[in-house]
Amino acid sequence: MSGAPRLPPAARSIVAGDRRALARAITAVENGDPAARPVVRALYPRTGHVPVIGLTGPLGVGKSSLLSALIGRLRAAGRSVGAIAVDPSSPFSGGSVLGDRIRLERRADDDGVYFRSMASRGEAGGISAATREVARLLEAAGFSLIFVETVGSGQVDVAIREVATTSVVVLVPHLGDEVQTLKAGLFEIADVFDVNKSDLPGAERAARDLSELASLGRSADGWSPRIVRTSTTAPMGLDELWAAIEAHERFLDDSGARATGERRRLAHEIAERVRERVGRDVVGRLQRDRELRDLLDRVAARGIDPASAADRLYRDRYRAR
Ligand SMILES: Nc1nc2c(ncn2[C@@H]2O[C@H](COP(=O)(O)OP(=O)(O)OP(=O)(O)O)[C@@H](O)[C@H]2O)c(=O)[nH]1
Ligand SMILES: [Mg+2]
Repeated sequence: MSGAPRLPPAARSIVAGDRRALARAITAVENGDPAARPVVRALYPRTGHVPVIGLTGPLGVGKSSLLSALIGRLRAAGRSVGAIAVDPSSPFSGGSVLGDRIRLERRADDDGVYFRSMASRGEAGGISAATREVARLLEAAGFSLIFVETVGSGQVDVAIREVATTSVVVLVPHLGDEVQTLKAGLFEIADVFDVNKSDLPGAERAARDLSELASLGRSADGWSPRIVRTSTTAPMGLDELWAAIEAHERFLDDSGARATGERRRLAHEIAERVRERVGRDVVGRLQRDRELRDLLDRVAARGIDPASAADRLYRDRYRAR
């Protein structure tokens, strides 16, 4: 017997490089299937060591094209890469485009790239927890680096910080007003800004504007966001983009921010799971539980507002018992 605890067969297959076992486990995680639990649990101690690079940004800015270009380079350098596209469910999203591109570009026998798209299930808000579990499965399967592409709108945008060790926010020249409205959120999450499509006019200006905004921005952890310009069509700037990502990963190690960030993400992940369960529980109880049905009746009759009802319910049912 070795010192390591025995793995369930499915987990052993994943570690041994069985791609079908990996795909099955990912599907189970994505569907919230309890069958995934023992596998994920058994593999967890082996994970947490590889960079998870998030790419987020508005629709169509070139996130998938960038990923594809970066993956090509990393493969050439011998790195094995897993990639997850989140929220490809929208017909306008390029999640499937990324898959197609990678499939097109990889050699048929290349086991060093694995692409998976994940639908973000509307109900859950559990997307970052599920994405993290999928990233762990990829890590356990031996991938040395993981990319996550999310379409940057609202929630998904911010969630990338709860998933990635380095977050790249991709923009394009002439976002103008859009940047103004996006910027509050984006500056909190970006470790690297990339002005892609820099073959188009206005890129220099956009990068300068971003530098100005970034200089006012976050540095709680001592990192100032890097700003790079790329074009996947020219192509240009891809080495600089990768260098900026690597610089941030090095910073995480040198400053100790990696451990702090991981604790923050884990806390978020646990909270997300608790929130999901409590949320389901509350909805159930509001229909089943006599006392809570009465409370809901009073809210419906405008006798008490929803926020006050929530306060009361939380105080009575969930606070330190
Ligand atoms: N001019 C120019 N076009 C680009 C560049 N990079 C990507 N594109 C084009 O922009 C379009 C969108 O590219 P994608 O890579 O699918 O963008 P995306 O951000 O992944 O899109 P979504 O996932 O749908 O949000 C495609 O038509 C690309 O060919 C670039 O550097 N310059
Ligand atoms: Mg895309």
